[in-house]
Amino acid sequence: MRGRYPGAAMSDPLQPRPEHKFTFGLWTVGNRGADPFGPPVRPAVPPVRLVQLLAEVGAYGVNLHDNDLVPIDAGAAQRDAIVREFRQACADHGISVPMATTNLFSDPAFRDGAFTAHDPQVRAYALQKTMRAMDLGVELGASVYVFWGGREGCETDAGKDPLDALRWYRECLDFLCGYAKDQGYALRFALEAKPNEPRGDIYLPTTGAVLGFIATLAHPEMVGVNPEVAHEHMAGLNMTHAVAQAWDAGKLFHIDLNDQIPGRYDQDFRFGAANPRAAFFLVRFLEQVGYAGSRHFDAHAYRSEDEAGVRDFARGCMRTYLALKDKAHRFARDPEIQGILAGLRAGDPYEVGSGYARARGRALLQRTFDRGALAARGLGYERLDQLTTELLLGVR
Ligand code: GCO
Ligand code: MN
Ligand code: MN
Repeated sequence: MRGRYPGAAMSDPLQPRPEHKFTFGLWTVGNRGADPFGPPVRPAVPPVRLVQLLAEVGAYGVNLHDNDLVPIDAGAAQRDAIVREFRQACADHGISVPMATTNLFSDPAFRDGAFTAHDPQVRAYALQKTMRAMDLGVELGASVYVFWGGREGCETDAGKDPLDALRWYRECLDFLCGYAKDQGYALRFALEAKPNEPRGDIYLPTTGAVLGFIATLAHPEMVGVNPEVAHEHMAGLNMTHAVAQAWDAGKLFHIDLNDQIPGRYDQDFRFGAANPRAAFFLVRFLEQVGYAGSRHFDAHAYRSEDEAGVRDFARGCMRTYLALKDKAHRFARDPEIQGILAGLRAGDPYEVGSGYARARGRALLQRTFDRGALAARGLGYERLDQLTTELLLGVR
């Protein structure tokens, strides 16, 4: 292991601790660097060694797809042996498994989707695979179950009616909520939106779309969202706004942190690598509202990296989060910044938020507004934004 970060001792304020709830997927630190243009560049690392690696870099937990751990064609005895060994490794290294999910995208059987495949047998197989993967997740201690519909989409709308797709998706999720309840599993489902890749268009492309869909399910109280920075940025959207809407709805069950330049391929960069300002506003939001779930890094090291680079990548994700959290505290304590913010709210204390009452409505209709004065007021956002930039650049 290279000691690249001087002072990475207990006194280091950027040293991750369990209470930070930093998690990585087996598929993230285990990513071998394959892309559509070239094969893997890093050797396959067994899951138990990845658990050890995560413990060494200071992560709290590891998340997994069923087939990150158990091969798709494993028999019962092989499955049990693998799970036993993995559980032991997690216990030995103090690593928890807070989230689990199903691989419903790699196997060619899912070429037309899983829950939205035309073939009802594929949909039934996807359900069976997910039930077994839920059993696995619960056995490992997971309390959040993620659904990322990677193949739930299309290249052409000539092939599938999107209303059918949504109905089939709903039927499957309702079925699986029923299974979780019947088994007495205390699982919460977190649906993860993505606009495209691997499909030309993926159904439920944004967190907002997912939130609307959840309200149509049989057990909406069990189901929330897992927004991902890269996915919102791919759609050209503001991740913090998506997360705020999810939080406002009581649906922020999980979060995937990484980074992405809009308009590019699915990059899965280290958290904060592309747009540290956006990452700052996101961290500030999560810390301000007291989000208590996992901070899951769904990203991977550049293809240029070896195993030491993978550790640098993992440490980098956590260090950037903690650095931005510190900046968020500074932002909250900065008198000039807070003065500008306080000034924005000053003025006539007329309370729109007190709601409608006939008398209040009448009084408002009578009221005279000085439109010119309202329009003349500068907001000071330039100064505020520059102060934020200087804070982030470390010159403030
Ligand atoms: C992606 C997704 C996945 C999911 C993962 C867990 O773009 O490939 O982000 O990494 O998050 O399958 O559900
Ligand atoms: Mn992604
Ligand atoms: Mn993800």
